Amino acid sequence: MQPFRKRPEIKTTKEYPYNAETPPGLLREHFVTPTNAFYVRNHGDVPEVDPEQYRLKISGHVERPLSLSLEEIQRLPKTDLVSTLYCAGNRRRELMERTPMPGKVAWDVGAAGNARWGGVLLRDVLREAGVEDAARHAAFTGLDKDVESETGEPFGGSVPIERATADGVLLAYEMNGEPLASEHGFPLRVVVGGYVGARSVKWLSEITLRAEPSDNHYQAVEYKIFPPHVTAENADYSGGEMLGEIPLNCVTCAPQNGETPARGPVVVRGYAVAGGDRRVERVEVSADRGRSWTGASLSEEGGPAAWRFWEATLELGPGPREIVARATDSGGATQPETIEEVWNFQGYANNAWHRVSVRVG
Ligand SMILES: Nc1nc2c(c(=O)[nH]1)N[C@H]1C(S)=C(S)[C@@H](COP(=O)(O)O)O[C@H]1N2
Ligand SMILES: [Mo]
Repeated sequence: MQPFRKRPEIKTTKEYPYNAETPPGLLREHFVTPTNAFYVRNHGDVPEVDPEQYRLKISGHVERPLSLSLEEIQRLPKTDLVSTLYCAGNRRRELMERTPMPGKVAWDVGAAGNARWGGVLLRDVLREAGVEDAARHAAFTGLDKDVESETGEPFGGSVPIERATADGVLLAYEMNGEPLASEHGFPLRVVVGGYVGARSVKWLSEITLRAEPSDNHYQAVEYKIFPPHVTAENADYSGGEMLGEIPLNCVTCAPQNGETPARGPVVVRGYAVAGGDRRVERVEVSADRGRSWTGASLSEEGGPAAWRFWEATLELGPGPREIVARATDSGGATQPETIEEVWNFQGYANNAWHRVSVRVG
């Protein structure tokens, strides 16, 4: 039995707090991921929120602190936007196969999804409050109590004010045409396109405009990148780099590891995501470990912060074969080749070339 209204195929990656991911085949079936197939990343219990009692507080470096009811928020102009949520821990499993990471969720490639969000531009709400010059970061706080780190704090994080006031950053009350499901943040969440999922805070209770980034555990300690030589034992958590923009990434969803496609033309399919305001410009696949590459065809752009689906055909002879995929973004950046280059002890932002091993019959 799945908690919430998830399909039976959705894979539970952690029983408590409930976390689950979409299997690759199902993920690649729908450009807009159905809600009942969408991954869930929770750090605590899903709070039950009474929409009548609900208030969003806006404080810090604002001219007029606000406390808004759901109704007041829903009276503002509505925007609909297709945008991808991408967990910074997606593809951690490949890193864990190299070195175990006790206690970490072993995400395969399905901690990502693309939804149609309905809500108000964060910028419109911030304008009502009046953004002061001293405001450099917008910090978001949720209503859930974190159980993973044992700080007992609510989950939170921040983005720079430039991103908070950019196009396509929503306070969403709808997902795929329906009120947000409880596990996805009912009644209101942030959706920050182009940024790692952790900044899209669910069950949003407060926005604080600050001179500095949020000091929440999930901004100041977790969701930070350390260089490869740093370990859990010697880490100085005042260092490290806070995760922000999604790392450019490209994943093969079909065929999957261990499959046995017939020799001849093999159709390879997947998704690719880019960070910030950049777009996925190109996807290439290789069957000879990157000596030669075949260009993939890309889906239409579904929105400025939506993933792109891709498809390519490779001519494969019999025997064990490795399919490698990589993307290039509109800034001309591409992905690192090896796991070693991206290694970090907390297992974030793995965007090494994605590899799938098959045996061609
Ligand atoms: N309040 C709150 N917001 C949260 C989280 C959380 O645990 N609590 N998890 C974050 C992380 S790490 C991700 S990847 C996304 C996942 O969103 P989803 O569960 O709707 O797929 O929500 C983010 N927002
Ligand atoms: Mo995440």
